[in-house]
Amino acid sequence: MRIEVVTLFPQMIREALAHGIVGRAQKRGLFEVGTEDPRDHTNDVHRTVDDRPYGGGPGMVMKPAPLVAAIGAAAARVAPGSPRICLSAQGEPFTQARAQELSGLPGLVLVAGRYEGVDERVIATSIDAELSVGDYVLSGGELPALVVIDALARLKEGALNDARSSVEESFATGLLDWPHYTRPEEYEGLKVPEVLQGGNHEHIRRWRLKQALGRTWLRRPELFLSRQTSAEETELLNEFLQERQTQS
Ligand code: 9D3
Repeated sequence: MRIEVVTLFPQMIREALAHGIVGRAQKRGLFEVGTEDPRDHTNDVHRTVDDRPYGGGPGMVMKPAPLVAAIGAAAARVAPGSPRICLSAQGEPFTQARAQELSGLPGLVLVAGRYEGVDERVIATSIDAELSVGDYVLSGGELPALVVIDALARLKEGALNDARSSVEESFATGLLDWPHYTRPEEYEGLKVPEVLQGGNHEHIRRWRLKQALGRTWLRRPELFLSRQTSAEETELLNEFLQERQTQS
């Protein structure tokens, strides 16, 4: 897979991708990331990429011509027909399901905006979809682009890496993680739960599932709307909530 990022801050993208899972996936040739700077598609001495908004108001808007030219140059380096996606606070939510879809493509162009936004005619002529990474205000699309790339890269790594992942992925999917512990057995007066120290794998499996269900119910109850709950899960969640009642 080849991803091209259109950005006024190409270094921000390249430097962040040198580390961790994404850096390794690139070294392994699982995917390549390139950048295209709209400033390299200007003709004036000041290399102007922004201008004042029609209708007035604060802030600046990204001019259409340099941005469209940069998107064209980036698109020419990926497979024909690859989607051109703009990172935008007005976009559809980026989800794990969206990450799965996109990770199967041979190419992708990500457009990161700066200033108050991009001229709407760029969206009309040169963008296939808009994605947001959450309901908070950031100062540009670069960090969201990195979020998308990270999510796709780890799916690629996982696909080749470990055979366990497919089995483990069907366990507690759509739920928050259960609590994790490592040595020492007691830390600051807090002990590792007994069940994790015994070797009963069925008891451990049920305890983890119960914790995942309970945390999800308390912290992110809306996640239960987009997921089927089995009879075992209902029983474990009821146990979790009952045990919590008798504790406090
Ligand atoms: C008039 C209000 N504007 C700023 C307070 C709107 C605004 C302009 C530009 C809000 C954010 C941005 C820059 N953000 C992004 O480019 C962005 C983003 C985000 O801010 N939150 C979540 N996902 C994304 S994806 C791109």
